[in-house]
Amino acid sequence: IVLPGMLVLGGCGASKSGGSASGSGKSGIQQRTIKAGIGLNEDHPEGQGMIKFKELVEKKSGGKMKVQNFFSATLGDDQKMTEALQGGLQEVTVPSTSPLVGMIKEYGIFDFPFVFNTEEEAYAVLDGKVGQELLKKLPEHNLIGLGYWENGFRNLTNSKHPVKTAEDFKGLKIRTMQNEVHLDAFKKLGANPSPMAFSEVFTALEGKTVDGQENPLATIKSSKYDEVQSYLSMTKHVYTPFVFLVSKKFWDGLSEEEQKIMKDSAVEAGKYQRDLNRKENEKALKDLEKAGMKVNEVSDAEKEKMKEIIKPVTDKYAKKFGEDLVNQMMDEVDKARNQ
Ligand code: KDG
Repeated sequence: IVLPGMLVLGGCGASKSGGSASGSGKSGIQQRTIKAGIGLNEDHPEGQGMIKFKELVEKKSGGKMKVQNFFSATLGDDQKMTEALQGGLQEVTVPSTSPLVGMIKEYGIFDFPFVFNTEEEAYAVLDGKVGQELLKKLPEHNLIGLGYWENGFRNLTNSKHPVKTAEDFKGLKIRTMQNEVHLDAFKKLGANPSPMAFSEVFTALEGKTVDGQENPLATIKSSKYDEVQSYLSMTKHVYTPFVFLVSKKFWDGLSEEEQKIMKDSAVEAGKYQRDLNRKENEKALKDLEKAGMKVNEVSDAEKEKMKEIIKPVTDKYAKKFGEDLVNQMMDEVDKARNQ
């Protein structure tokens, strides 16, 4: 178990070029192999997005640039793969933003519970000024960010009882991502959170080291948590983005043409991935019910109560991450909501 306080990713050499999507000065397309890894399985919309990315890169480069995909954390968890990118040992990974908060604290604003009501509100922030400004913080950590894909709204599963009210969190041992906001928010609700890499979650649930976990429906289904969890509570408590990362060492060696192929493919595959993810979340709910999970809704009034309980946590972290940035995010959400 790695505690959030320890989450400092290495390899933070300052960069001169800033790693923008243009200006490498080189031209042409070389034979290249791009090693890409994710934590989720191939059948998950993120896995399908990676397959689309591979198709696009290979097509746009006339077969010269090859993508080798590795799924199911075979290259390691989000944090390990991010470090491999920084060291130039791997070219691409698409982690949740949450485990990156030890490196770029501002990413923590996306971990505030109950900010977004719909995916469209999240897209407005991620594809707008706030999300794009945060991508600019990556090059100084030897990373290039080509945009945001979708992990999605997270819901709670556990093996003990349905969670319908804020009270129901009390005493539940819940695996959280390695992220201080998640950890403190679940503590505040009276749960007993345990931060853990994604690749360890199934075994922890099966062995009852923890009672529950929280993830989007597509992940609950793809990772077969229904085999080890009885209750699914539709808390929809937080929206997690994925960020498409490229090793800056690799990026800086690419020609402008090659950089464009990478960027266009990541964006196009991202649109496909987001659409697929929303569809799969709907389908997954039915499949999980069919598989025997007991599903319960959580009322808006109860979600408001949870939000109130967590408020001291979000207030504390808003100060840490920057109140201006949080206000900017909330303004963009309001705009998208009232459109
Ligand atoms: O491929 C992404 C996964 O490694 C991870 O980010 C999934 O949301 C996730 C979690 O709970 O760790």
